[in-house]
Amino acid sequence: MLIPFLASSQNSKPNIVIIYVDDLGYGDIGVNGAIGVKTPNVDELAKNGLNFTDAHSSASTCTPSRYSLLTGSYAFRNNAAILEGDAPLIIDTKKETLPKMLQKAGYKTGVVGKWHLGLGNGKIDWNNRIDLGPKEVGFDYSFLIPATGDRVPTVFLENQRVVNSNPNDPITVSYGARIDGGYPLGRENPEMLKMHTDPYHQGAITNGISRIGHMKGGKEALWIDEKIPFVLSEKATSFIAEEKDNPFFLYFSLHDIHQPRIANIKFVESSTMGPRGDVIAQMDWCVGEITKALKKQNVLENTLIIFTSDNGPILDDGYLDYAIELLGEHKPGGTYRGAKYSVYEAGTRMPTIVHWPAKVQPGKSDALLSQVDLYASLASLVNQKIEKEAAPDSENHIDAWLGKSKKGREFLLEEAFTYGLRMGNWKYIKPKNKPVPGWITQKFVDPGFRKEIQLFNLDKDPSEENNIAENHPEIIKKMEQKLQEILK
Ligand code: NG6
Ligand code: CA
Repeated sequence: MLIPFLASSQNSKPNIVIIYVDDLGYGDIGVNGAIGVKTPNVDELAKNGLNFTDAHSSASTCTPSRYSLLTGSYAFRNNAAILEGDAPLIIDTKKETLPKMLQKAGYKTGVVGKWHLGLGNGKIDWNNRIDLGPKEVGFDYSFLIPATGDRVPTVFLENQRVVNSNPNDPITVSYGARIDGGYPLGRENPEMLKMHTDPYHQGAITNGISRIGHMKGGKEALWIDEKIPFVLSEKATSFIAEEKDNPFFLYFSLHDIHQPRIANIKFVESSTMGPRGDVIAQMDWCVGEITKALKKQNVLENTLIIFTSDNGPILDDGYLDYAIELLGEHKPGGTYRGAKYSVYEAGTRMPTIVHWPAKVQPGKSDALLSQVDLYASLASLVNQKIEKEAAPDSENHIDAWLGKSKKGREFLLEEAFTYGLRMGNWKYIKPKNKPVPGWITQKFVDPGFRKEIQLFNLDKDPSEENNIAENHPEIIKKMEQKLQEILK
């Protein structure tokens, strides 16, 4: 017997929402063992969805992971690295992207939140429409934090124009020389600061917080950090309300839990871990706003939500918010070794939940998956072929993403300051005979590279403590061959 409701939901394309949290570690959510902060909305998604234990961002920093997510291409192919706030767009607008592919499949596409993929093609004029950005990459609608919360300009862009810009107070940005008449600097006016920082974040002060870079003008356009979660959630839920009758793709890219971690008063002291825990609670609230909006518009049932993060956790990334001191027993990376910037597992092994009531059975999956595969997997889901030269590194694992199969990738690349490669539960780390970059040494993070080969068996040693490279020359040979093939 055909049940009419099921028949229709099987035929109609699901809405797709990627909730992309910034710097959230594997262990930072309740269902994965968080201590000291509660994440009821994320836990609810996990309870009614599929919780992945071995799904990865493609890199252990932001820009490279986002680049791979949207292009299906490894970041090294384009030398994608962390970008400054005035960097040019790094996605080739002639190539197909994930949102362009979904547009062809009839989707309305929107991005709300952190961008950090560059804008324009050289010198950006912040006082007019910026000519290269999300629109040219395939998003019909955009509302952006241009780079990161700790980089100028601290203004929102809606459809590539600064929100509340004023021609009489034009915006100038510099990542080099100081700007005459620009905002005061953290290193000269520490008395103006709400939160102190390391020397790298002592540039322009806006809203009482010093950032990387110099900025002048745009006084009425400056964001208030404490309101960011509300502004972004409102824009995301409006997009859902507006597009509820189309299939839509929303890339909701939260600012939380990146620094500066300045929680709204609603969330201050909602954890026992200080600002870092409070913004985890704030992030969780944003997730709840999205599910509530989907429910309200009656589209939750047929919406595929993918909740995940761009790179591993970091405690001290430059702002003095006592994340280390207040951590307690909480383990941001779960049992995994490493952090943001690291090639060890916690650098890329992300909290990952897939929720689609109409199609996905609740449960857990240990399939080995990479976000670079979402492109080909979603293309398969919506019956789109992948254009020539597009998404060269993306594999179709839609059955694994939807829990119909436990089999994911045979090999998985982890990009960091060196390369990691997974083959089942083997983990190989390419040697690198260079000193750790200076600023990394100040972050209490081990980026994981050594001058000798590292090999771990994650079955027996999930925390990558025992390097067994010497005992397994044949495994190393196979993995090095594969890595060479990928990197050539
Ligand atoms: C680093 C910044 C750090 C953070 C990171 C980007 C310094 C010393 N550190 O270069 O503060 O902004 O870039 O984080 O400048 S990410 O999540 O967007 O990759
Ligand atoms: Ca990040």
